[in-house]
Amino acid sequence: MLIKRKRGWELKESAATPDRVFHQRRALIKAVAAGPLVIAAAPLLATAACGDEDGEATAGRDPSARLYPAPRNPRYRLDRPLTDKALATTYNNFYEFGSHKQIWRDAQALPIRPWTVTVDGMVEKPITIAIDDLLKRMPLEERLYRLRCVEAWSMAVPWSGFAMQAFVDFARPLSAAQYVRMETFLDPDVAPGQKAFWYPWPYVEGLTIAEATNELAFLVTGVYGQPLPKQNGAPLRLAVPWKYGFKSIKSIVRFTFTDRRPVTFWEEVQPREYGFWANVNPEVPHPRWSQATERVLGTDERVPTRLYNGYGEFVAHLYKGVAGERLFM
Ligand SMILES: Nc1nc2c(c(=O)[nH]1)N[C@H]1C(S)=C(S)[C@@H](COP(=O)(O)O)O[C@H]1N2
Ligand SMILES: [Mo]
Repeated sequence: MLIKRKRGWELKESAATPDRVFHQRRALIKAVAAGPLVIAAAPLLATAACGDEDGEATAGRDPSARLYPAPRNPRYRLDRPLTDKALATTYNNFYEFGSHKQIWRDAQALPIRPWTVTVDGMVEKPITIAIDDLLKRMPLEERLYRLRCVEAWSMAVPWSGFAMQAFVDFARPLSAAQYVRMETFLDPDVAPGQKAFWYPWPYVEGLTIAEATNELAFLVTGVYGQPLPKQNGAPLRLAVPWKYGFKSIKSIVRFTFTDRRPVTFWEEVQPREYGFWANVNPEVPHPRWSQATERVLGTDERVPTRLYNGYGEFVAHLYKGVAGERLFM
């Protein structure tokens, strides 16, 4: 077919309803100072305002709050309106806090400061860095992405964060590294779901280096122009919108570069149902859910699901060499 078609995420630009408040606040921040000064000053100001002995961020006192809203990157567009913030922050999968969707209150028990991120394995120099120090080094931006859960519901979310490519540059993996393995915190005292012994805690996910450095791979630290709520995976989670939602690991504490393909949490639980690649494909049903259509949260609509969740032009080339593998589960 020779007709030039618009790519899915370019359709109906106006369908994505940016919150006018974002723009006003962003304009204000720009007026006060161009980026770096604000960013450099933020941790100091936040420390002064935060009286917690243990430095734990509580609602409204997140030390990174002044970094948001981040400027929106207009390259990533939606074909549908954004999901309501109230819905996206109260309908969650986070098995550490329970195997149902209403975990948002229980997730408030997770301490997100201090929080460190460890980079190890096949890297030039292993490092452990505090999340706020990492935030100072990374170029924050906002991106509108769709999220497609393997349970066949979907959302459209304004994430803030940084390209995973920037993080990989920071981590300096050895050229022999082929994968990055990511791990969620482990603390059954704050996350009662981790007392369920039949799950292989901590939650683990993985990407190839080519996937992790694809422009779409995004490390998320905020949403709706604010720091990320705990239930959505604060202070650091992944967004890989061409893959099923379970790849988007939450509350990450460790990135290990390796030449061995990581066995992921859900693959370990049930390899017949979940694999490493988990690319969205409407024609490959999950044993329990057809993937042909999806329920758009906050609407009565079911819409057709698209190959690679509509992001094929960014990522399809990644899978040319591995066509024999189970790429879609
Ligand atoms: N650590 C961890 N990360 C996780 C999960 C989880 O249970 N634990 N659930 C995954 C699944 S199945 C989905 S659909 C998304 C949901 O993200 P959201 O709650 O922000 O919409 O998180 C993913 N990341
Ligand atoms: Mo999911």
